Amino acid sequence: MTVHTTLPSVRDEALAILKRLEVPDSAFADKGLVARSPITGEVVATVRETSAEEAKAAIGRAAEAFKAWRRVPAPKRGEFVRLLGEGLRAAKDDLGRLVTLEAGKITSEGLGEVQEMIDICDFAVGLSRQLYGLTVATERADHRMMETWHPLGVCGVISAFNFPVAVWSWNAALAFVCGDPVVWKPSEKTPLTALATQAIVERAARRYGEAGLGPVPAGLSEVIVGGREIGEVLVDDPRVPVVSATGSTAMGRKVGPKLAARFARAILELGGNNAAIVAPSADLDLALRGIAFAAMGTAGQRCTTLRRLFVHESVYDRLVPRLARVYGNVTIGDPRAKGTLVGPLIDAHAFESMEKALDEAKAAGGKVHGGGRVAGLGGEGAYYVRPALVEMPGQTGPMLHETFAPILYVVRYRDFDEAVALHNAVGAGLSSSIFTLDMREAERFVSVEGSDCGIANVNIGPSGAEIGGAFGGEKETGGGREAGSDAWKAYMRRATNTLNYGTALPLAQGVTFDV
Ligand code: UN1
Repeated sequence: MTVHTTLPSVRDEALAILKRLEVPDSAFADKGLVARSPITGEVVATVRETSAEEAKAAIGRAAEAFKAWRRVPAPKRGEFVRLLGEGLRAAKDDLGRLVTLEAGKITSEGLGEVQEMIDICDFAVGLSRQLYGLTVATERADHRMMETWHPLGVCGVISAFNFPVAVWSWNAALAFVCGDPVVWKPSEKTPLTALATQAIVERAARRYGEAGLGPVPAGLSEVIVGGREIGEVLVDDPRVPVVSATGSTAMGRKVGPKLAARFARAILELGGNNAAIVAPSADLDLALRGIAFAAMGTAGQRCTTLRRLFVHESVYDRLVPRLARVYGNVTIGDPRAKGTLVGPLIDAHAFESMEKALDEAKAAGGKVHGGGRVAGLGGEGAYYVRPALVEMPGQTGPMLHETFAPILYVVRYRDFDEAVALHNAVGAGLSSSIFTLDMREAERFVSVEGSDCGIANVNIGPSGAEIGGAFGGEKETGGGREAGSDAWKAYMRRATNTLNYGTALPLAQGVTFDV
């Protein structure tokens, strides 16, 4: 089912939001980065690009800010993030709507993205009083050994279009409480939401000053706008000891070695080729809903999107035809319209990749349900597609790599071990799930011999992670972890301190050295 609606002009709405959120006019120019909306393909604004010189100056300001910010007690830094969270709460409707307008996410997902930002701010505020180090038992008398966590320095963040603001916040909220300034290079496809977020950060900084907590140093939060060249400035600058980069595995292959060459830390969150297993005992109604959201939600443009499905042969015929019907009935359309579940792809390139993958799938013997562009929606420059469900004869062809579009490949399996082996037989290792009521299978799936991913779920799909857990994956996903649990440690440096409060000088390991 598709919906055709006439809603207010995307451009007018976006410009009104940018004004309300106090994005300065100086952010725009006659020439620069053209911000388009995937809803209609229309140009919303032209954003001034940051030159390499300006990017270096921004890093310089951040490096200066570090000297002051690292000395502010962590709970006070947390107070700044608390104000940021309040600002985001107040701006939730506007910023969520702007995510919809700029990235094409449906309304509830645009709002959900801002909720994720609020949640990570709350988490970081609590964390600001919990940056704990250990006290370690020492082998020497009259000694104490402990570890101290210190701020690390400027944190670079490179984010992707599909989570244009939440991914920044997972990094930035932690970095700020950890004592690190942030220089952010948003996706060139979504500069507007980044500018709006920066305006909210600046307001929180002003409120922090007005509350008498002292100034938030200029340069604590910087945004640099542009393409790959600008990201490279961030990656190459020795004043940036940690870079968190979200995007394709191809991008990570370039960024990772550059950071390694200068011994900087990399937090890489790259591609996913996420799978789910539907076992004989699965609750099929629940599995159906979980699969539909994970595979079609966000028009298949999450790095946690479900892309491969292994269904046990005993339930295949009860599940897959139902799933094909759900695919046939899903509401595709303007993401602002009530009832829409699948909005547009981000651009023509995404559409072409989807077409190519579906051609390859057919050539590999796949039976395709759905797929193809929906005519008459959004205009020429907008790409609305029918999500595709592809029954594959085996795990071959395009199924082995990530295509950032709503394609779900389905394969039959016979035995659990075979399903797990197929599950793990791809390059990426981000997210995974199993639908089963058999506790042995569930436990084996999350055990060391089960899923090899950073996220392994039971009876929920692979997408839609909460911020409380560490987010990220293994293998070609890059190994980085962001958001909850102890991901904060990547933004700090650990010092081990041994203190001698005695008069003797016992050496470790019983070494004697008498002078
Ligand atoms: C991403 O697609 O870049 O688990 C991240 C999820 C979201 C994050 C996705 N919380 O789907």
